[in-house]
Amino acid sequence: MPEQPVDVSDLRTRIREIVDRQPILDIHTHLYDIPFGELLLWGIDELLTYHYLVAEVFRAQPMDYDQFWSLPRQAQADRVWRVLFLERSPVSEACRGVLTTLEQLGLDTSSRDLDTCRDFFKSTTAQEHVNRVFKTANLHSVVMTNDPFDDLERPVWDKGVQLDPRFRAALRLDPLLLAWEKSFETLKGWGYSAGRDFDATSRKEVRRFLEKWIAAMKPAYMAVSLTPDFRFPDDSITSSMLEECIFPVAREHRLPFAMMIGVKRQVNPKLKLAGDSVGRADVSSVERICAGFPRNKFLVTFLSRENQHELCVTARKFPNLMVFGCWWFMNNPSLIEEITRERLELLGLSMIPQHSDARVLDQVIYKWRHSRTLIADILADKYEDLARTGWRIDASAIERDVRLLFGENFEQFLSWNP
Ligand code: RAT
Ligand code: ZN
Repeated sequence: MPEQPVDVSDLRTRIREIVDRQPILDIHTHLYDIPFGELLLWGIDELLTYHYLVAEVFRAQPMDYDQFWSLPRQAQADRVWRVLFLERSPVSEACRGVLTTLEQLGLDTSSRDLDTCRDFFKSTTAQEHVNRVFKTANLHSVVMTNDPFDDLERPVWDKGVQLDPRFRAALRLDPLLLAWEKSFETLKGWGYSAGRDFDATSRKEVRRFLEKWIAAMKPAYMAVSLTPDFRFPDDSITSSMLEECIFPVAREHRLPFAMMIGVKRQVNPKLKLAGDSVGRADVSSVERICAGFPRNKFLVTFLSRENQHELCVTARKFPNLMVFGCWWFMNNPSLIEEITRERLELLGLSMIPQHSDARVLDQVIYKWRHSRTLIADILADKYEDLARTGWRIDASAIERDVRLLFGENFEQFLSWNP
């Protein structure tokens, strides 16, 4: 019997159900598997001291930066709660996110009582909580951000950690690519023959370093974040390292290279992690990279709203370019709405609409709750437009499309051999 098309009056509800039922593969987070110990952040005090909220608390009620940082974590969280949740309404996306998370975890937000929340988190183990959060957010798996230059993280890899299959690695290369003047010394300390001038020996050694970490981490992809003034090609070490080390090794292993472009690091260092900003970047550099390295695969996201349209058009020209996520300052309902529509209209389903960038485990709950709702409603508009032409919309077709957006596009891109 042929499948009955979904009734148009029922379409929106059905799409919401299908989107909610789909387990998600979250392609960029800052979460860690349990063996990484204290690197895995979770719980109410971590939620409240997320750097997105730290920036907001200093605006709402300025105080001496050093004084804030010298407070114990719980006192910082108390201040954020008082200033941003009790003394004004928590309408920002980052504030609302805390409340969505608590509500989805079954806590009563109307009591406004932090201590009850703290008791809830104290009464559970990290492992129980990982399971609970994956279930509540309906997550299939998350990709971590793994930096071999991180002194807390490296020893865990060196011991030969066995990962929970729900946590996958991504080899993050910011220190290597962006601060060679420091990182060559570190490489030397680890037994590599690296020199400041990045000569042929250094290039060979960087390739050897990459091979070592690909073998150790088995990453889904390699990645870097780049400033608005990133240009390719130019006469920088970054440019030659990309061309002579990263791209050849990535091609050899069929690994995508992720470029997250447009972050201005530390415009206000006193805010620490919250002190980074945004700038409009150069999409034509991505165009030259995709054209110049057609056998490489690139996952790309931009931080500035102004770059989003050009990125979509560039992706239309290059199948080796996969657009992903609404990154950081883009991850707000009004912008997700705009960018997701733009992408669907220009690229159809051949993109990855979202990632969470969660730094605290619990955040995947709100980031995906908010994004699922927005994406489902945008899809409903698109299917309604199709239905108006007489096109039949089957539930199985919607399910297939949603699977592409929330995981299969990524998996297929990983296994593709251009
Ligand atoms: O979104 C964030 O939390 C930022 O601080 C960064 O981590 C950014 O996403 C990055 O990966 O560099
Ligand atoms: Zn990130």
